[in-house]
Amino acid sequence: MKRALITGVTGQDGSYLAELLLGKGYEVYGVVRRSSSFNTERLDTIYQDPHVPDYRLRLIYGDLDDASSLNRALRTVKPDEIYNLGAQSHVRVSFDVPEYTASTVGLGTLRLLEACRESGLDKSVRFYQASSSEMFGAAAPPQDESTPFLPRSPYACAKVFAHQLCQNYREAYGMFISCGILFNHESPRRGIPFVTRKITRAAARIRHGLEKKIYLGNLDAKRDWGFAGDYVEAMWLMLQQDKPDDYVVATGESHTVGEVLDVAFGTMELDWKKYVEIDPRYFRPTEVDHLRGDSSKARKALGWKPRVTFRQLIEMMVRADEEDVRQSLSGRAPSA
Ligand code: NDP
Ligand code: GDR
Repeated sequence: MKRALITGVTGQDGSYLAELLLGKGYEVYGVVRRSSSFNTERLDTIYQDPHVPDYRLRLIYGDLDDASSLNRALRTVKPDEIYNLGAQSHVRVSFDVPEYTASTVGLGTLRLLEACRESGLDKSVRFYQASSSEMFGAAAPPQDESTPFLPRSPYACAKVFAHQLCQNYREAYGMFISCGILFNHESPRRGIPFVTRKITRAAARIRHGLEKKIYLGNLDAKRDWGFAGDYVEAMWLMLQQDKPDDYVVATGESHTVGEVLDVAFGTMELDWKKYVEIDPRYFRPTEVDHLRGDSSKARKALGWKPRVTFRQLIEMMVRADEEDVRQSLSGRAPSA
């Protein structure tokens, strides 16, 4: 049985990836941060009681800001594959907490790579790094593996550091490290402060009378939005190849934030112009205007392609948010 360790297992991607790997028969070790509030909601559907015989989703405490916890995790788990998904992943927030973001995203990756070396796993383990299209920043679209990085936020700068560090460890120590340069991917499990989910949730809540307005920033930014469930498959495929490499993962289509509003509010039969107000607090000191990926390499080498279209994705999210509203109106707890 293969053993995988996931940092960021409680996040959007971590939960989809854990599901995928459990379905493939893996034993999955998820690194969870200690929190005073409950942070494993996205794992509810796959949570297993530690006492069941086929106990394959094991949650262990650890933190990318705590090297000793990572060393201990690797020494005890001895994974075949590591997926480094943990991050302070909000671009706007990275301007408010740049040092913390750099520590988690940048130095956290360094700590995890060093833990691989210190636990003697560097020659055997396969390592996936969650790199980001934000690294391209101001570079003109379409962006592919050869596009220069022009990062526009502390988050993006930290991701460039981590990405280049992974390339260096691959060359310097012969480690199997593959970096997925993933473009934006969303789902009903997307964090509420990210723009797609903020919009789909607001559309459902306004439709059912729970809210009156939504406050947003730049409606003209363009992103290449795909479905998270499709993208975690690409992560897994990268670690099944003969050689490590870097791959762009994207749909190849871009849309504005305004188009997300069109589809989300349209699905709820509402005209978004009546409900949206612009609040400058959501503007970024430096914005990334347009990301659209060219994922030809991943499609050819991995045989990967996205299955869910932009419209299907936003409709799926708004319907899930509507279901949450219905459940909360009927007094039941909303789903993750
Ligand atoms: P989320 O924000 O949903 O999840 C982030 C995860 O990281 C959470 O599990 C969080 O734990 C964990 N985490 C935060 N800080 C630490 C820390 N110090 N130590 C350990 N874990 C920590 O992100 P996504 O699932 O959307 O993204 C996964 C990864 O992919 C991230 O690295 C992100 O930067 C990157 N990425 C995401 C893209 C996207 O569009 N979603 C695109 C490209 C890259 P907790 O629940 O306790 O907060
Ligand atoms: P992004 O995603 O910054 O691309 O990073 P986000 O959804 O936060 O923003 C996308 C675009 O929408 C504009 N925008 C707003 N954004 C937010 N969050 N809130 C608003 O109210 C709002 N109004 C307009 C933003 O300015 C931006 O242009 C995501 C994260 O998942 C990163 O971790 C990941 O690396 C990248 O995608 C690829």
